[in-house]
Amino acid sequence: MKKYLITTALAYTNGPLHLGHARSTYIPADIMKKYLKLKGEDIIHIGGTDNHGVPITLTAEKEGVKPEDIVNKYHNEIKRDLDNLNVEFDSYGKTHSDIHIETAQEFYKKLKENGYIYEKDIEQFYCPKCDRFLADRYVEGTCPFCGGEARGDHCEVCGRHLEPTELINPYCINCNTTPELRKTTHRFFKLSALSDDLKNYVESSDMPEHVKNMAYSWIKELHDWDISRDIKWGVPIPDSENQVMYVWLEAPIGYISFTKQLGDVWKDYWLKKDNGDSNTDDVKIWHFIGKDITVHHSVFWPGMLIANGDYNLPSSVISGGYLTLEGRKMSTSKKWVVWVDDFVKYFDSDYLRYFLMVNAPLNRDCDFSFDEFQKRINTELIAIIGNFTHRALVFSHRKFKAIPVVDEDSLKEEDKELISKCKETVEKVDKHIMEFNFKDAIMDIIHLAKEGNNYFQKMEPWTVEDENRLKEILYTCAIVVKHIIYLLYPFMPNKTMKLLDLMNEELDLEIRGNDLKKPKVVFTKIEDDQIKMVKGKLLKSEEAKEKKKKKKENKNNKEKEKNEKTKKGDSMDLISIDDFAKIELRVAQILEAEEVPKSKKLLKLIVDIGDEKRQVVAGIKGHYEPEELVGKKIVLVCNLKPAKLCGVESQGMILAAGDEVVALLTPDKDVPVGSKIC
Ligand code: B3M
Ligand code: ZN
Repeated sequence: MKKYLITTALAYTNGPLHLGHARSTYIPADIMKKYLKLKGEDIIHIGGTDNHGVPITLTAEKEGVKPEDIVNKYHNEIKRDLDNLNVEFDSYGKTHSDIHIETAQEFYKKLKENGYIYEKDIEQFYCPKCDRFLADRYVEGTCPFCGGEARGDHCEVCGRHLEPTELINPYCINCNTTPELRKTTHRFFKLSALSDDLKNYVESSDMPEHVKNMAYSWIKELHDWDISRDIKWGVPIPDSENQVMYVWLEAPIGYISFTKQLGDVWKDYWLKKDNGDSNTDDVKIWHFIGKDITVHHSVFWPGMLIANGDYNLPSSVISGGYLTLEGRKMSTSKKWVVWVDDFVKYFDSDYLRYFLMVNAPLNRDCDFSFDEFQKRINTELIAIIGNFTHRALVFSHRKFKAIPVVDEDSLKEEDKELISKCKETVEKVDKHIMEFNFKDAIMDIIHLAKEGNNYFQKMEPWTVEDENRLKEILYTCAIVVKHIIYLLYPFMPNKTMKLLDLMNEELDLEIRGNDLKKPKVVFTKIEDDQIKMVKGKLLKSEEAKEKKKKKKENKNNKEKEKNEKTKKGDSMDLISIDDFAKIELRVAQILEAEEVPKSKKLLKLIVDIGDEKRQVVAGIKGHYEPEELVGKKIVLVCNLKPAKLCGVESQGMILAAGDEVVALLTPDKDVPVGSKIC
């Protein structure tokens, strides 16, 4: 029998779960788990938390506690959230545990034995006062591109990726000392040697096409991977005194460590058969993740497994899209977020599971809006599924106190037709679920409930006097109800189990004719008042805070303006016309545009500035498609010192405005390319 092992991304223990985590990763995985289990398949779900990495030590330092305290606190909160969402695990672990540390170290040793690890001296920032090397996030300074305050790895102001050594005036965030560069010996993983193996692996895997394409684009340009860190918090590197493994090297090994927690059976899932074959059809390993970590699971992790040689490789990577909240990007720092723990105080988690799966296909981004949530629950779930199941049960209870069981052969054509629709729906839903197409699976279940409603309406059981005929009709309805329960169970375990309890039935497709309990409304409507109240509690407070902040900012700006006006003349903040004249702005035309590989934000452009062509890198990816840019006339700062962004040289900067919506500045009338702007 085929074995399925599904895993869910190990959440960092530096915060609880929000609706985005639930949607991209945990709910889809649990639906798959429950569905395959229902079909009697051998399936286990492995998960846990990711306890290492710099953000956790930063939080601990900020709160003046030990990293372990932060880890334990959030490990428990994350598990509480998963329990509340009804997400079941067969094993749930922590990467800060003996079994994981041991497994990760063995894994590392095997990589080294196989010749995939080498040492190289590099230079890293070191704080002489704190007497330690500084991880990227421990250094801050001025962004060389925009002059904003930036972190060692990223500038929040212009959104650019940075190396800490690029910062102007870098300082240690702990003590403000200027760090110095010191030599340190790091371990590197020879990822670049694995290009061909990885390409073959991705090709033969069951990964969806868009994941494969993303993997190929990385495989084209693989660099070796610096896998050591000069910090204390993490999994110690076995052959190093004072270094730990880079968190992304050890975290995925957690999938193996946590399976080990189940005892010897772990080998059946992970260890390659004696013949050395991996990816046979006997074992399917599926990683459920959020789309931001696709490359880690489709390239880096399989690369590690290939280099190690002992283990089966993942068959597929299922990456869920992002969730926006009321049309806006979620942001924990801006507090624009709904936490699972808050949500489940007001609504059954089944409603969330339903909505998040039906609202958009899993691999696409999806929006959560409270009004849309209310609408879909009320108009689909309540009005169609709730209505039909309730009517059928209430009527059967009133007439017979039980579901009447009849001989299927004696049924009328219209009854048989509906029953065969049930069987077709089982097949359709199966196909959709096995393709991770949860939205269409739900739509088919709704469709079946609609058919049930139509049948009930057409048969008008309340007018039927012949008891035998009435029994046939209600039996047919009960078959539909049981199919709905069975198919909907993986999506909505709470509600379907309640229905099953009212029917006194088991979770399968049979009708036993047991006595019915007195029907109760299982699917309750979401009232306007309720949604308004919840919005007020979970959203409005944040919105109000935002508004207040904006108001304050406006006030401050106005005051600043006023001050500047009064200072005018001797002010350092104002620039003279001569200063402005130093900037050479010209109208340029875009000749070519393409994406910068491995960059989320950058496009590479070739522009014509009249007397020469320039290569410019612009952070506008996602706001413009490369094709739509070609031919556009834009404004270029021509006399900016060339700089490298993501390894690509930029000879100038194009002007754009906006933050969430980004717009290029273009001349209002058609002026010649190269025209000076003054
Ligand atoms: N902790 C990132 C994340 O939570 C990381 C996943 C590890 S999976 C091995 O998205
Ligand atoms: Zn310091």
